[in-house]
Amino acid sequence: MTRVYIALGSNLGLPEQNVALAIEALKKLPKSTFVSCSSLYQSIPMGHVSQDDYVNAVVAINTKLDPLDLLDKTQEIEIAFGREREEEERWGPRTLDLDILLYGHCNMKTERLTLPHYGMTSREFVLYPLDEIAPDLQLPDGRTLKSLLSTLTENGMTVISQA
Ligand code: A4P
Ligand code: MG
Repeated sequence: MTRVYIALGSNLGLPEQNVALAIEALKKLPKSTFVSCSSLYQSIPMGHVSQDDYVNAVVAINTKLDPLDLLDKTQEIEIAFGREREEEERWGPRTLDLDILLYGHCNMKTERLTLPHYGMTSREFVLYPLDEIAPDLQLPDGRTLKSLLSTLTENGMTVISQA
């Protein structure tokens, strides 16, 4: 089994419900066991697109799925929540975004999948939920979660429901 961290984000439809139901879907991933889940947070949108606040969370699972099979499964869940990539703009609103943050200590860069996720090191809506469930986390390159948190620019996040 490999430890994986997945970030969830939503700001369309009913974001809190989307994230809560997506967590339930992640609990049912094949060849996987659920480990833990952060609280749900409300966060200010990143990027210059004018849009509603996001609901964000991070979950930890252990899995025997290989990275691309896991991506297939997380993208199936995104689609089941009505995500339509063709109509989206970069950093624009979405019903559900599932980013695979870390897959063990795997480093990979292919057309479909980059690990660790390229944005995780600078996003408070990823790092704070991660700190809740994996405070001693280290990236494959040796950087610690605590060191990333110490350089963070804060925009504002509030906990909307406890794990
Ligand atoms: N892909 C490559 N690596 C990965 C990975 N590690 N995990 C590929 C998941 N997917 C990965 O995905 C585009 C393609 O990236 C996928 O088809 C997959 O093959 P995407 O979700 O459209 O975009 P992204 O690459 O994850 O980019 P990014 O920077 O996350 O931008 P988004 O998704 O456009 O940003 N503000 C707040 N406060 N909270 C948010 O959650 N989210 C966005 C959406 C903007 N602002 C936000 C938030
Ligand atoms: Mg994404």
